[in-house]
Amino acid sequence: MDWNRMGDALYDGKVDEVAALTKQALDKGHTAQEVLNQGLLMGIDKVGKDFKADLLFLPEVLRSGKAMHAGMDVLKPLLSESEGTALGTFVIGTVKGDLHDIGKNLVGMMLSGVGMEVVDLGIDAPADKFAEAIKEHHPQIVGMSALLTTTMDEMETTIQALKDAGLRDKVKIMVGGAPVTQDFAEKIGADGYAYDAVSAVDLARVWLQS
Ligand code: B1M
Repeated sequence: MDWNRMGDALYDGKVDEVAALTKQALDKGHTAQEVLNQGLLMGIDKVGKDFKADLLFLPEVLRSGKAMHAGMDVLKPLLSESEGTALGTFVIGTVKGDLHDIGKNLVGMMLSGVGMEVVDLGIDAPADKFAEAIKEHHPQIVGMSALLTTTMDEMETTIQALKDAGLRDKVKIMVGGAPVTQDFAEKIGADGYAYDAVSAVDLARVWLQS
C-alpha cells in the first residue's frame, strides 16, 4: 500500500480520495489499525506540524480534518464492532470552547470496539451537558477531551460542576488530548489520564474490572 499517497491526499484535503484509499487498503488486507497508524495519522501529524510552522492555514487544516473524518468513517465499523452485552457505559465529549473531535471520535470508536456503550456528547460540551448525561445514562466513566491549552481548564471547571451537583463520586473521570498530561490530570482531580486511544481503552478496562 502506498501510505505516502494516502497521507498526501489527507494533507491536501482530498475527501473522496482518502475514503477510496482507505477502502483500498482494507481490501488489500491491511487491518484498520494499520490504515489508521500508517496512513491517516501520519497525514494529520504532518498537517499539525506544518500548521504550527505557518506553512498551512486554517481553511486547509479544516479540509484535512474533513478528509480525516472520511477515512475514519470507513474504519468506524471495524474499530467499533464488538459482540455481546456492553461492558459498561462511557460518556465522552470535547469540552466547552473546543471544536476538535478527531481524537475524541477515535477514542469513542475504540471503546465501542471492546464492548463499551459509548455516549458521545460531541464537541463544545459544557459542564452541564456532562452532568445531564450522568443523570440520564448512569455511566461508570466520563471522558473529556481537549486539544487547546486554552480549553484544558474547562476540564477542571467540569469536575467542579460535577462535585457541586453531587455527581463526582458516581463516576471515574478520564482526561486526554494533546496538551493534557498525567500531572495536569492529577492537579485537576481527574481519576486518570490516557495518552492515546489504546491507553484510554486499557485504563477503562482496568477501572471496570476493579
Ligand atoms: Co486545531 N489546533 N485549531 N484545528 N488542530 C491544534 C490542536 C494545534 C496543536 C495546531 C498547531 O498549532 N500545531 C493548535 C493548538 C495549540 C495549543 O493550544 N497549544 C490548534 C489551534 C491553535 C487551533 C485554532 C485555535 C486555530 C485558529 O482558529 N486560529 C482553532 C480552534 C478551534 C476551537 O477548537 N475552538 C483550531 C481549529 C481546527 C480545525 C477545526 C480546523 C481542525 C479540527 C477538525 C476536527 O477535529 N473536526 C483542527 C485540526 C485538525 C488540528 C490538528 C492539525 C490535528 C488534530 C487532530 O485531529 N489530531 C492539531 C495539530 C495536532 O494535534 N498535531 C491542531 C489527530 C488526533 C487523532 O489526535 O486529537 O491528539 P488527538 O487525539 C489523540 C490523543 O490526544 C488522545 O487520543 C487520540 C488518539 O490517539 N486523546 C484522548 C484525545 N482525546 C482523548 C480523550 C481521552 C483519552 C485520550 O480520554 C477521554
